Parts: sequence; C-alpha cells; structure tokens
Amino acid sequence: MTVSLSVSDGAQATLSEASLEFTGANWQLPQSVIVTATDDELAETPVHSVTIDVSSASLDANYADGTVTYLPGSSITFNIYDNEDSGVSVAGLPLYAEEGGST
Ligand SMILES: [Ca+2]
Ligand SMILES: [Ca+2]
Repeated sequence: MTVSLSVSDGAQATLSEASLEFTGANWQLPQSVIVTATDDELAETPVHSVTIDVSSASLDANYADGTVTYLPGSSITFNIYDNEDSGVSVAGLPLYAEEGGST
C-alpha cells in the first residue's frame, strides 16, 4: 500500500516524505514524516494552518478506496505559529534628550 501525503500550501510548510510504502515486510513498522513550518518572514496571523491530505492506493481491494481508515479523516490540520513581530518596538529605553537636543 502506498500512502500519499500533500500539504495544501507548500509556501507555509513542507513534508519530508511525499509518500510511504507499506509492504508485507514492513507493514507493522511505524514510518515518520517530518512537517517543517517555513520561516517565511511575513507578518501573519499569530496562528495559521495548512492541511495535510492523506490518501492511500493499493492493489489490495481492502485498501484501494483512497482512504486511510485508521486516521480521523483524510486530512490533518497542522497549525503554524508565526514568529514575526508585527508591532513596533523601541529599544534603548528610557529615551531622553538634553534641552535643545533630540532623540
Ligand atoms: Ca507562515
Ligand atoms: Ca511568518
């Protein structure tokens, strides 16, 4: 059985694997996929998300309907926490100036 994975917005996140092969020899072994949130340097909503779609294909009719029955649905929501500070900050407080001067 082949489990295929895709991310809804490749600019926001990437997957280490696009597909996983489960055979008669490895079906019982876990396989991992690493999801990496892209540091896009854009100020965005504090939490945004992508959808990871999961589907299966197999010559075995029991697994060939395109769904992975042991997952809660065929898509997974992956939340991304923005790391840009979109506000204005002032360093070097307290600010001051001598009379007649400016900062
Ligand atoms: Ca982002
Ligand atoms: Ca960002």
